[in-house]
Amino acid sequence: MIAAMGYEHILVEIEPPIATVTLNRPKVLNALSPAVIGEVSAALSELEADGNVQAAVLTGGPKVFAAGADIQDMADQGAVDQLLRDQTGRWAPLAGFKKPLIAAVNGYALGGGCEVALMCDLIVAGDTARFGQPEVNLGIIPGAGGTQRWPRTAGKYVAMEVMLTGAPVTALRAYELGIVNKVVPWEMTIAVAKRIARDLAAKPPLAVRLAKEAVLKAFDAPLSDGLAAERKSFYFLFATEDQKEGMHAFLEKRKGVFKGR
Ligand code: DAK
Repeated sequence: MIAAMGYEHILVEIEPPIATVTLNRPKVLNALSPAVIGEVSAALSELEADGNVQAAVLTGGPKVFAAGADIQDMADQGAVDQLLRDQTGRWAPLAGFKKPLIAAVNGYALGGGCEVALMCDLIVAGDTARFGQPEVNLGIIPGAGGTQRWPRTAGKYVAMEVMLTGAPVTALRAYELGIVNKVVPWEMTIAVAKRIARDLAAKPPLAVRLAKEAVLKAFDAPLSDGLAAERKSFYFLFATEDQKEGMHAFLEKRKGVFKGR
């Protein structure tokens, strides 16, 4: 069954056990206005709480992912306006989403659009995808994590090139740099991302959640703290019904049925 929640700038489809959130401002290449950010965050908060959804896809549709924050909206803003708006805080439901979140990227993923893709757990890119941080050309720098997530993933020199030149990289180069998981013909991007989401949704949800949490820990904790966190989650999973089911299903040569308990 497909259910849709009513939003103005995004579309939300729920096809249990997955959901798809589609940015939907085609006239301005899905520019991320505060209203769009608010709707994406609200939708993800709802999906986080929805027990019928175990994984989600975030996309901009067949042509463009997002050409960045809305320049029309920002052009005459002051520093205090930006500070009070707390745009970074408003992305928290996305960066902190506990279920797997897969970006399905066709066309431009620029500026804030690229940063949103980099906040996802996996990225499926269509062959038309272009990833970049052109903020420097507007007299600003990335403000939603670009300067930090690019070097942690693609290294210092690529990050410098992307930030300082503002020139985007192709889907293929992004794949070679390790910032996307798969490059597929653009017509297939969303379908492939959904297929991956369904695969992940069939796995033991608590193990998936704690695996995601442990990997993200590697981005901001020293190795010893990361290893300690991993160990705790590893032990904890032995208290779950899904661990018993997963291991016994393996021994009994059958497919496990997981409840997220
Ligand atoms: N904002 C507003 N409108 C945009 C837009 C954007 N980012 N990108 C495109 N549009 C609009 C265009 O103005 C045009 O509108 P009309 O003229 O038709 O009314 C329409 O979309 C189609 O665009 P083009 O005619 O330019 O289409 P092209 O195919 O020729 O070019 C393009 C596509 C993507 C190369 C080009 O549109 C472009 O360069 N767009 C701007 C890309 C960009 O500079 N992006 C970075 C924006 S700055 C923050 C955190 C993060 C951020 C800000 C704050 N805080 C935590 C506070 C993020 C900042 C950014 O992303």
